[in-house]
Amino acid sequence: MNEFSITGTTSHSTTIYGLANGTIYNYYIKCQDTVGNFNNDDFTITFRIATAIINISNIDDAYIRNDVPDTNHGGSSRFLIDGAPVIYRTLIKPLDLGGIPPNTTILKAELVLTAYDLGSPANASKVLSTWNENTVTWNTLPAIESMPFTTFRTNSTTVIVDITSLMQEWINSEPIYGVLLWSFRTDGSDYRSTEYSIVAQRPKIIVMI
Ligand SMILES: [Ca+2]
Ligand SMILES: [Ca+2]
Repeated sequence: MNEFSITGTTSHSTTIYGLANGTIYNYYIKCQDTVGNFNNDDFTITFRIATAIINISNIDDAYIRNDVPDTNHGGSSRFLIDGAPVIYRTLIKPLDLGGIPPNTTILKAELVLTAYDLGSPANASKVLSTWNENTVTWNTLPAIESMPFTTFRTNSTTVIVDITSLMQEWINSEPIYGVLLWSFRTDGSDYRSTEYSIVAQRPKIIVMI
């Protein structure tokens, strides 16, 4: 049995040692207040320790804009997300899955972006048909799933989009068409693309398995 090392009003924590990669753990929590009330049922916390963290950097990205609807911007060193007055949307997809075997269980997958102009929260939607970084335009936008699968904050230099469920689909052999990043708000955000000179600031996908 472990006792909480930090406890108090409603926040309790303790560090657990000696855990092994790839192992699932179940912990059962019991608490008691200062007058002796305690929970009769164990509260269960289940988690698994990741076996590996894979970095995917082989990525295509291209933004599109509605005021020049036939122009391709896939070779730009930046991409943008904005809702008005000009609408900027960005397509982004991995070109490989970092060698992760098919049907591997994904614990977490994050698309990590470097922003140089911060903005309002934005949406990520699943792309449903193929597109080419060097040709895609506003007028040739691929099919997009109607509801975004997540909303993410763009108010810090490192912007993280949780793509865990989508990565699991790709690992399970669904076609990889990537995501569309978009916003209907007026405070847009601007990012370094995969063409940017500083490699560390290019988009990447970090996968925990
Ligand atoms: Ca690009
Ligand atoms: Ca902004």
